[in-house]
Amino acid sequence: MAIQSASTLIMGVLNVTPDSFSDGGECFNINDAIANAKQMIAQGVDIIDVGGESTRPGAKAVSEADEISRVIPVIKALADEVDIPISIDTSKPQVMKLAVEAGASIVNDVNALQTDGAIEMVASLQVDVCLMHMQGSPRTMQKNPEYSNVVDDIQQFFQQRIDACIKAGILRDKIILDPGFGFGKTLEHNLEILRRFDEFKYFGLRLLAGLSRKSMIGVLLNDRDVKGRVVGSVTGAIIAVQNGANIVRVHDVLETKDALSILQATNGEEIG
Ligand code: 9MG
Repeated sequence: MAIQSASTLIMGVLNVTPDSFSDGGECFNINDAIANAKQMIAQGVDIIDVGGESTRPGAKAVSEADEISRVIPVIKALADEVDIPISIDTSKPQVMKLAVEAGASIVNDVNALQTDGAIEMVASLQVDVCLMHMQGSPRTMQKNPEYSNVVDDIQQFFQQRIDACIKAGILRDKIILDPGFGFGKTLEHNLEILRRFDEFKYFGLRLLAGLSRKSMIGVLLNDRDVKGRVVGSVTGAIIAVQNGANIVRVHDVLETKDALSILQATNGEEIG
């Protein structure tokens, strides 16, 4: 099912990993994952993002076979039971293929289709794709991130990846861009990206922002633990929306939806 909306969309995080940074273990059981997804739907989520490999800083890589065994049964069950778009959070071409066959209609790739075979795979699947910027890899990315100008450098990266996608046969309007908060960025980089988020509108493509429960929120709140980052995360999402984000990737759907409703009413928009 394709994404259909002019208003801001909420993408809810459904991690099926034993070690995800903010909900580790809670959703590893398939029944729990489905129940969690249904709860998000009741709270107003627009897209469910299913991931089987943690991308938190320092996370270990997961084999293709393990990732497939985690996410595919969940996507199949979800596609049978729910009526909203499902996105697959992966960088592996074979996982993308099986996930789309199982019912996913969006690929969310933190590696922006740079894995061998990924760009050709998405071109053949003809689904929406989120290209996220990351400096380094999840294992090393927070060691010493450096940019000459963080927003300009990410813009250049987006231009290169958009060109590569179009050359491979991916339609321009299938592409979603995401500057990748926390992926190889210091707190100052993250804040500059948030402040200047509207500059990514230059490409005329949909923009996604994911700040939910990330360490930048914890640091700004005097090293608050993950469970105490809800208000900070919602505030970050709202600032991103005000600065041009079309999709926000969140853990706390109800709270984000409430805040968005107030923002939309204030702006005279129809509440989504
Ligand atoms: C998988 N994942 C974790 N954080 C993310 C973010 O900020 N954006 C996107 N697109 N995916 C993310």
